[in-house]
Parts: sequence; structure tokens; C-alpha cells
Amino acid sequence: MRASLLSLAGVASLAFSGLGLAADAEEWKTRSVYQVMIDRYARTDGSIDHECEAHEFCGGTWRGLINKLDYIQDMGFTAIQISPINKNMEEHTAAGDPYHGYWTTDLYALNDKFGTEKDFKDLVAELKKRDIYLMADVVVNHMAQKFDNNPPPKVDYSKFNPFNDEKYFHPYCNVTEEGWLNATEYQDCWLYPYGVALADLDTRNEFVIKEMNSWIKGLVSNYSIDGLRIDAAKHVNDEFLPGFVKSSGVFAWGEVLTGETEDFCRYQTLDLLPGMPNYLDYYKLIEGFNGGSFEKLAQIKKQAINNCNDTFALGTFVENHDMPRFANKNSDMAIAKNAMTYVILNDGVPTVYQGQEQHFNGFETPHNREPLWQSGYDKESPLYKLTATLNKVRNHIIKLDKDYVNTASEILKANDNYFCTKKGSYGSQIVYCITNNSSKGGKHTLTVGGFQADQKVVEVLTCQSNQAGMSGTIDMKMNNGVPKVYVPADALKDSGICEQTTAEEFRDDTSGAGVTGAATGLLAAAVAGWALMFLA
Ligand SMILES: *[C@@H]1O[C@H](CO)[C@@H](O)[C@H](O)[C@H]1NC(C)=O
Ligand SMILES: *[C@@H]1O[C@H](CO)[C@@H](O)[C@H](O)[C@H]1NC(C)=O
Ligand SMILES: *[C@@H]1O[C@H](CO)[C@@H](O)[C@H](O)[C@H]1NC(C)=O
Ligand SMILES: *[C@@H]1O[C@H](CO)[C@@H](O)[C@H](O)[C@H]1NC(C)=O
Ligand SMILES: *[C@@H]1O[C@H](CO)[C@@H](O)[C@H](O)[C@H]1NC(C)=O
Ligand SMILES: CC(=O)N[C@H]1CO[C@H](CO)[C@@H](O)[C@@H]1O
Repeated sequence: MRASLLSLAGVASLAFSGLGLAADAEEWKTRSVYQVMIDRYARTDGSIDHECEAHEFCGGTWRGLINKLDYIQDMGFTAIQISPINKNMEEHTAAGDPYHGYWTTDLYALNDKFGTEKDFKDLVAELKKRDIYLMADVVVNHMAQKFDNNPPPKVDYSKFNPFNDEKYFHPYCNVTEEGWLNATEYQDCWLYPYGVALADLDTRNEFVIKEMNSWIKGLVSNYSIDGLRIDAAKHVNDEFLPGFVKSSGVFAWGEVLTGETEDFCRYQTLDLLPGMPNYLDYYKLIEGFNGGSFEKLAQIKKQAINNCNDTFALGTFVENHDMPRFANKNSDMAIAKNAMTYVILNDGVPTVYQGQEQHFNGFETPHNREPLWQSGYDKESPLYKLTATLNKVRNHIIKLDKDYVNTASEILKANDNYFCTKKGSYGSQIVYCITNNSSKGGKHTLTVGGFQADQKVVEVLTCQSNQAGMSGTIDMKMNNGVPKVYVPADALKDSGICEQTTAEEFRDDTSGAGVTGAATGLLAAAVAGWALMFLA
């Protein structure tokens, strides 16, 4: 074991201090992130009846987002991650339109499909006013141009800004089947040539490095960006990343899509990236809720603590724009509640992808990008309300205990049916249990520790009170497969959370049971979903 649990907080606060980013990483840890895909979040006129094709523009804008920030803030989120903002190619392609923003052609122009520069600056100002952090998604691996599927792609490099010459790119090659395990190939070859050529930037080239670093510095400063998500970080050479992050001057998550601990954690231990979306947990969560055991989740968490420098700077998620929706595999509402509970209360930064709170159930790209307006922005939906409560509790506890975010969860139980942890200092600790029992799960008592003798606690999802026994355990009254979340009663004073409580007893909770999310009004796209998923 590389670091004892006690010294972890110290390690974490030292992390990246050499790069002057310590404060930013620490600030980000206290936040809770809502991931927005601009084209699919809100239209300028706020209309909710607009139908569109899954692989074409649906008309969401920065202005639409400004008008609908209450929806995000009322759910307790304190940061948003938005899809890329720079100008994209214009053409319609066999792989659809660049509605997602990942097909950049000009790094120095904003994407006018999403609004004007004034619109974007107004968004930034409105976020500042609300103290919501802005994380911008940036593409550094490639520039994009239409491809007629006749290899090699005939690219007109003069159309790109600022990388307007072939010499700034790797020569064309397609990643072979075996090449996905060979870094030289998956970093230097062109990703998924289909409908679009993702011309692979030579991020070892001196000009490319200098220009990228100066661009990101300008972008962050011109638009007061608080953090970055670096798209396809695994597909650029390692050495490019730290300089880029340092130039930005802000915290960054790099997309490193792997479930292998060593391959994943090396990005932190080699100081390549301060943080990443937590794909290690992701795969084990999907397994755990779909017939697998939560023991595997517990194991990977221990491995991550031993192998990564700072698991608290990772982003916890069960959904993003690249993966099938959680509800696509498992449509049970109680299961979805358990998954959401893990996302918000796990070590690391909670990250919820728009639509998860509405139990959207789309399959692979582009079907996992349902316009949010299909939900009518329903603030009464069971997962919306749950998320609001969990964020409120987490935000409150962080105010009481500044070490909360750098304290590793203690795993109390991890087996086929349950995963329970205690996180934070005694007095303001959060103890929760998630289960895979599903909404058909019956009444049973689950005895769990993590409390102090005789401690008075409140189950915050039902506002029921309970008291720990001499041995610091609670008898949790489980029913209908919903999760349980306990906080010491004293810690809730003046929080506005559960001002009135009743004694804990079995409660029926079938809210939303059987609901499988908003019906998708999207017309099925007649394009290969598997290919699109990787293009963006
Ligand atoms: C991360 O851990 C590695 C290995 O222990 C160490 O060499 C490196 O300095 C650490 N980096 C940071 C930023 O703490
Ligand atoms: C690229 O390689 C993949 C296999 O990795 C193959 O399925 C695909 O057809 C190839 N595309 C082109 C344009 O060569
Ligand atoms: C990885 O791919 C490169 C480029 O195709 C090749 O030269 C190299 O031999 C491969 N490495 C391994 C270990 O297969
Ligand atoms: C930032 O603003 C400066 C001054 O207007 C401009 O020269 C620069 O190109 C801008 N950078 C980006 C990335 O927009
Ligand atoms: C929960 O997981 C266990 C172990 O894999 C499995 O036997 C059980 O069927 C699962 N429960 C539900 C409701 O899926
Ligand atoms: C209804 C149901 O699935 N209940 C199960 C929940 O998990 C516990 C622990 O394994 C089982 O005992 C219950 O039968």
C-alpha cells in the first residue's frame, strides 16, 4: 500500500502543488457536477415539444441554458460541465451532424450554432453570479473534416485554424483491431474513420504544443473557465498532457477510458493529469447492479487508493454522453435511486449527466443524448427530488467538515446485495447503504455500524429518526429496494434538512416504480450507433 489512509489527505493536498493547482483541485472536490450537452439541454425559446433526429441538431443553445439554470441549481449542483464551445465543421456527414461539438475546425471561433459570443459571456456571468463552476470540454486530439469513406481521407488542411498545414498532423493510419492495446497506434493513428476524418494532431510537434498551450491559456482567461474536461486524453501522447494542464492554470479531468487500475492510475502517479472521470468504479457499478456483486466494487476502490495519487479528485458517474444510459440495462426505479446515491455520496466529485435525473433510458450514441426538454424539466420526478436531497446533504456536510472530501470512505459492507460506507468525521459522518434488491425487494432489517454509541441519527431520504445502540449500529428498515442515508441529528441543525422527523419504521416506497423514463420522441437514426459513439 503506497499511502496509509491517514496520510492520504496530506498527499492529496500536495498533489500538483508544484503546478500551482492545489487550490483548484481542492475547490473542485467540494463541488457537484451536472454534465450538459448544449444542443440537447434547452432551446432559446424554452419550447419542450420540438422533435428532432438523434444524429442532427436539435437546437439547444447557451441562451437556453442560461434560462434553465434554476433547474440545475435547485437540484443542488455547484458546477456544470458543458460540451465543447469551439467552431465545428459545417457539413452533414454519414456519421450525422456535429451537434455534440466534438468536430472542431477553428479553435479561435466559438460555435455559432450555440449562440453568439455575448450569449456565452452572459452564461459565464450568470454562472459566476450563482457561484456555479464552469468546466469546459476541450478537444486536443484531432481536428475534423467530412470523409467520403474512401480511405485515405483527402483532407484540406488549410481549412483548419490554427493548425492549417499537413505538417501539424500524423500521417493517416487506421487503428487496427490489435492496435487498441498498443499506445503508439491508439495515440498516433486516426480514431474511427467513418463519415468524418478525425485528423490526428501531432502533439509532439513544437508548434502544436506551443500553440495549444497558448490557446488554452487564452480560452480559460477570456471566458473565466474554472476547469477542463480533456476529451480523448488517452489518445494523445503522455508528455503533452502536463504542460497543457499547467498552461490552462485550472483543474482538469482527462478522459481515460479503461477499467484497468494501473493503466488508469498512471495518469495521476506520473503527474499527467490531476483527475479523471472514474471509469474504474463505473464498470463495477454497472456489474454490481446487473447481477454482479458489490465485492468487486469494494476491491477496485481499494486498488485505486493504492495505485492512484488522489482518488478524491476523480469524478464519480454511472452515465455520460458516451455510454448507454444506466436505465437502458436496468429500468427499475429503486435500482436507479441506489446508483444515484452512490454517485453523490462516493469519494470524489459527483457527476450527473443531464437526463439521468429523469430516468432517461437511451442506448448507445446518439440515442443516449435525448433532448432534456422531453422530460418537461420535471422537478417532481423521483430521481430529481432524490438528487436534490443528496446534494443538499453533501453540500451541508462539506460546510461543517472541510476534511470530508479528503477522507476515504470506510466500507462497512460489500456483498452480493449491499454496499454500505461511512464517510467523514464522527459527528458529521454520512452512513449509507445501497442495495440491488430492486423495487420488488421486501421488508427486512439490515444492521449496520459506522455510528457512535447512542448517537441520534436521521435517515435523510425519509426524515425518520433512529438511535444507534451501544455498539454503534443501527437497524435499518429496508423496503422496496430503496437506499438508506443517515446523518447525525446534531449535524442537521439549521440546515433546513428534515426539520421534522418521525421514528424509523418500514415505509412503502414505490414512487416511480415501473416508470422507465420519458418516452423518447426521437426518430431512430439510420446510422451505425457503434461508430458514432467513438467519434464524439
Ligand atoms: C504521485 O505518486 C507518485 C508515486 O508515489 C509520486 O512519485 C508523485 O510525486 C505523486 N504525484 C503527486 C502530484 O503527488
Ligand atoms: C478501421 O479499422 C477498423 C478495425 O479496427 C475497421 O473495422 C474499419 O472498417 C476500418 N476503417 C477504415 C476506413 O479503414
Ligand atoms: C505498436 O504499433 C506500432 C505501430 O504500428 C508498431 O511499430 C509496434 O511494433 C507495435 N508494438 C507492439 C508491442 O506491438
Ligand atoms: C482571447 O482574447 C484575446 C484578446 O481579445 C484574443 O487575442 C485571443 O485570441 C482570445 N483567445 C481565445 C482562445 O479565444
Ligand atoms: C442482486 O445480486 C445478487 C447477486 O448477484 C443476485 O443473486 C440477485 O438476483 C440480485 N437481485 C436483483 C433484484 O437483481
Ligand atoms: C426481495 C429481495 O430480493 N430481498 C432480498 C434482499 O437481499 C437480502 C440479502 O441477501 C435477501 O435476504 C432478501 O431476500
